[in-house]
Amino acid sequence: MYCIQCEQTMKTPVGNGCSYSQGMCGKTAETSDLQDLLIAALYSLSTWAIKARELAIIDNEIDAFTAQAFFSTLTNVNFDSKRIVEYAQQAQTYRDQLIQRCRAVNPSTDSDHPLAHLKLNGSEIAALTAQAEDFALNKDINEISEEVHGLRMLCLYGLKGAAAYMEHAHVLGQFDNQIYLEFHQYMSWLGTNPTDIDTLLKNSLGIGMMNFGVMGLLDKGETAAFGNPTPSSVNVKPIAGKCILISGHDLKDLKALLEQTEGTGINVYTHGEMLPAHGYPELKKYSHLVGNYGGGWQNQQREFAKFPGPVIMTSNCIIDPNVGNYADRIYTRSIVGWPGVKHLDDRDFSQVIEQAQQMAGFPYSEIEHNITVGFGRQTLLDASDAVINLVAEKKLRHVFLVGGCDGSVGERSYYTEFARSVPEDCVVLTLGCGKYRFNKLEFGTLEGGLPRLLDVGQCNDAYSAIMLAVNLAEKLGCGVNDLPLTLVLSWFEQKAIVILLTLLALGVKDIYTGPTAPAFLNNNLLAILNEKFGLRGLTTPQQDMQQALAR
Ligand code: FS2
Ligand code: SF4
Repeated sequence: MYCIQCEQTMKTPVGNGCSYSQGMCGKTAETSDLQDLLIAALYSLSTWAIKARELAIIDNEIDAFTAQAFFSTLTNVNFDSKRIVEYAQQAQTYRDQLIQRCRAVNPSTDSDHPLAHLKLNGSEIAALTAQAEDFALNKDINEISEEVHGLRMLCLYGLKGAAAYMEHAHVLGQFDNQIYLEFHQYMSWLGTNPTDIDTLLKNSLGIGMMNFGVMGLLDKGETAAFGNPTPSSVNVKPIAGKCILISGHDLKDLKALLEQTEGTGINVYTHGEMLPAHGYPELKKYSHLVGNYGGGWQNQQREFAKFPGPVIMTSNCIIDPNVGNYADRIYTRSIVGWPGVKHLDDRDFSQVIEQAQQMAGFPYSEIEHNITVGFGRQTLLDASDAVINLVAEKKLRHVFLVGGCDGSVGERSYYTEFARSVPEDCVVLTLGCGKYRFNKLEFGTLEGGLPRLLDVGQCNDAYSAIMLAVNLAEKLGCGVNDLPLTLVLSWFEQKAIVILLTLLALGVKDIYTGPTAPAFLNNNLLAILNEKFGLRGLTTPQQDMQQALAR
């Protein structure tokens, strides 16, 4: 096993990366190795998806599958070896179909890509894990420089993040053939184990730029389906009654759950990245969407254990449900998987509803505590003139975007402290699950009534924040880097990696990232990123705040 894709990866004096029998997240060596094999099978599939396009064969079912299956390899998504094998087999089946369809048009069609004819070693897990050794991500680590290895990982993890957003967009009926082509090209290229540093750097930014398009598609899909988010108050305390908790990023699953629970007396609560749902008109119209429960994903074993109803995980981040003893009342959807946990193949939530009816629910209501969400793209753009006026009148000094992932390391208290120390005449934009570090604190309003904490949405809603920055820069006739704006990002998994690549590709400079640097980027690579983009690590909240305000 070798996996180095997330912030909690093992860091040892003899080499970084989870490489024993189990990763820090609980992923077994078997599942991890099978994921390496799945990735190789997807590289093979992408290679033929490109070939097929040369012959005018475009199959969007295969395109969507490639992104979806890739998503299953992200951190805290799928821990079920059997499901990973099924994805790999399906990849091979689709690949073989594409070969046949290409050869039906031109019998001599072939590819010299090293993985073009990868054949899975049967269907037994033992044989496949043995085969997976050939595709370990550190296979040639002693033959290449640390920089090449690090940049390969940067591209791989960026592509994974983009694939996850492609899948989220596809669920909402959004895709783009040009983006699919680019995605397959990056996949196929990465499958050749590239070694040229300039190309690796260039393509990592290319992946970031591609992802900007993907986030735009996702924004379009969400707003077309559920309307433009508007500022909305959300109770974060339980109320008496039977209940279901839904987590992850898939708003379409939530909509189906709300439809199916309407009139049943069951209250629905959002968890984690589902919180922004309360801002969407087509979701908040359901009165039994009563509130948000819990904090960041890393607290779920404690919080789900106490939740008196079933839980649905629609995407990342799931962790071992056996620890909190609730494996019999958690359900996975789509790409999510945990061995022994019930998986729902479609949006029929009847068994979840039945279980909620049988459970006690919350015995009494706690005193309400309301927070505000829903500062999505349109609301932000509508406020841009007001923001410009506030700056001109010296009532708004600086905007801080403090967002990204949450996680469990102690250093993450940095983000709480940073948000707390933002001066009274400054505003905090936030997004992603990292906001749980401070979103229940009281920030008040600026003179004129603009809230000082603006929750933009899920991690992918970084798109809305980017659009606001671009809009403000256009109106002020300056560049994004000239705005009184500082980005303080927190990363944990691969969606955050691709958002960072997107920001760098768009030319955003001087971003602060933490809590620690990715273990796959060595000091030389960090120095390159610092020199080219001003990318910097965290020091102390006070020092970074001072530096940001002095810009
Ligand atoms: Fe948080 Fe986990 Fe949004 Fe990440 S709930 S770290 O996957 O995607 O953010
Ligand atoms: Fe380790 Fe993170 Fe990979 Fe899990 S996802 S095995 S914690 S690097």
